[in-house]
Amino acid sequence: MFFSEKGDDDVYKVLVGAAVVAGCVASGASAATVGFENIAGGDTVGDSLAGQFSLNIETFSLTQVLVEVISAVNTGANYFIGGIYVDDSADVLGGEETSFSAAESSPGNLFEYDLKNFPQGNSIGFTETASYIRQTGGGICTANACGIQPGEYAGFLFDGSLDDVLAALGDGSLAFGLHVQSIGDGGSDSYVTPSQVPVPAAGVLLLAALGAFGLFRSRRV
Ligand SMILES: [Ca+2]
Repeated sequence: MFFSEKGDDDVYKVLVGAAVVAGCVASGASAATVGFENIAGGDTVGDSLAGQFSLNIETFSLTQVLVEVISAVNTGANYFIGGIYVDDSADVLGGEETSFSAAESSPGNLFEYDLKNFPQGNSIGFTETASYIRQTGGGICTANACGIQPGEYAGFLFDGSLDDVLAALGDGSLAFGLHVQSIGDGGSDSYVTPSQVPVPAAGVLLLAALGAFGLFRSRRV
């Protein structure tokens, strides 16, 4: 048996696992996480919070991509994401006006399409093509609770593909912005996805996995 010796099985499983993961990335049935960064030259009250926010982007169906806006757990903090802004200059997203999905969001979060100016957006040349504003009622939440509190997320289903979305984020022709309110003593601040998002190349991962496997095999000879 090729992998009969004790210990070899574990190594083999790890390598096969890596290859399977890489294969999923290559087929498009995967997900990516994108962080946010501070916008210089404006509000500074929330600069240290930039690392709390992220997007999880994944294939939802053959025609839809799910973008989850996530606020990491931060015990005792009262801030909330009240506005989510999109600059889709690449036009890789469709169905923006109906993309908020309560089913793909933390219970009680409620956003509505409403095209507004992104606070601090002017300083980075942000062109709003869609935006979503926290609502103040609707029978499922009240006031600030309708926004995304720490430990919560909100999901948006766009027409489009994961590959196109990641490519556009990668070259800066697609960007997301967040406006966070109630920071500390009622302050607010804005964040944006990096202008150049490093997207892991599926082919590189696959080659790395296969390369590791080949290395292992060569040592067995
Ligand atoms: Ca700031």
